[in-house]
Amino acid sequence: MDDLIDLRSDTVTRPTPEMRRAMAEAEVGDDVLGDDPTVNELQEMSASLLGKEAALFVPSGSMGNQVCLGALAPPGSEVLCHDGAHFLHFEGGAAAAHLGLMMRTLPGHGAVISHDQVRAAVRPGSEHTPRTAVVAIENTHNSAGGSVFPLEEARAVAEVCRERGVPVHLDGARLFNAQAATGVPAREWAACADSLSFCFSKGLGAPIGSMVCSTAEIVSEAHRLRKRLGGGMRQAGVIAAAARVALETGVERLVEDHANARRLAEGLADLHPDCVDLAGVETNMVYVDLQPFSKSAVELRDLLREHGVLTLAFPGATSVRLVTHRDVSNEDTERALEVLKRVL
Ligand code: TLP
Repeated sequence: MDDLIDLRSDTVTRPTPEMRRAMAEAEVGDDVLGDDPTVNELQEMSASLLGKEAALFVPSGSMGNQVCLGALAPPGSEVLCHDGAHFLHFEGGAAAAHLGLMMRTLPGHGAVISHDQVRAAVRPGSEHTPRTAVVAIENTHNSAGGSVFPLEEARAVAEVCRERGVPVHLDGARLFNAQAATGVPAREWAACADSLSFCFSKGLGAPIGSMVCSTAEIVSEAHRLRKRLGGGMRQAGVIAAAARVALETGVERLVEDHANARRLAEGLADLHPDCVDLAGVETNMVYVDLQPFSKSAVELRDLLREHGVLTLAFPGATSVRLVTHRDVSNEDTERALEVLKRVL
């Protein structure tokens, strides 16, 4: 695998030697009983970094979203979300299957669902209708090309939600990419949300783990749900140790991934100006429209693989997503671009 350039996702990074050392040396205890010191420290560190009262370490971003939505919304209530929300499309229908929640989608504009859209959609409350129990936003937004939810609009959404008494959940799987792209500290977006989850296992480069941050009360309910979903982990300090290294060493580095994604996007735009939306490439993702090249995503994936470049392709798709990360160097980016140009 080592000479392959893997652009499938930023989840593919392997733990660094520093992470592996930290894992080997981690002090551990039984985290289900609350006594893993490495997990406890990471939770405290994360809560304080994001300006929240409490935090809970969970195995994945999907579980982070599920325990937050479940803590905020009773079964039969409704979640207002972007029509490209990750938990809507890529979490196996978990919110319906496990939590009995209804999803009501709003058409997204880039990463954004606007405060006007939210104001118009929150239900006034009647015994006939589901209760709007959560408004969910995503930053950066995966299916919107890794774009940033602008802080001013997030504040406006939060304000409408406060007025209407509806909590906000932030899927911040890649929240630190938003920080790296704008210079706005992650905690500013966190302040717009009642609950959030962020991932150590995306651009930050850890092998496993996500963090939920919120009030002590919501985190305590999330904790109960984590147990219910089977996410209670025992000597989880082994993975929390790597997550800590990721948080301490991975944030500053994200700008390099963004520069590499831009390099790919600009190179592809030279090849055909309609195949990428350059303005939409704000972080570490490039969505390439293959229609100008009359190729399907599956065809391109197979061609690229022959030249040592990996991409994800959904059957029938006419675009591919290229994702840069810690294990894609500047040289790899140049090589991937050469290959892309050749096969396209
Ligand atoms: N996204 C993965 C795939 O599931 C698509 C990826 O490769 O991008 N929120 C967002 C915004 C995400 O992009 C993801 C993962 C998750 C949540 C879920 O995280 P995990 O995979 O840890 O459950």
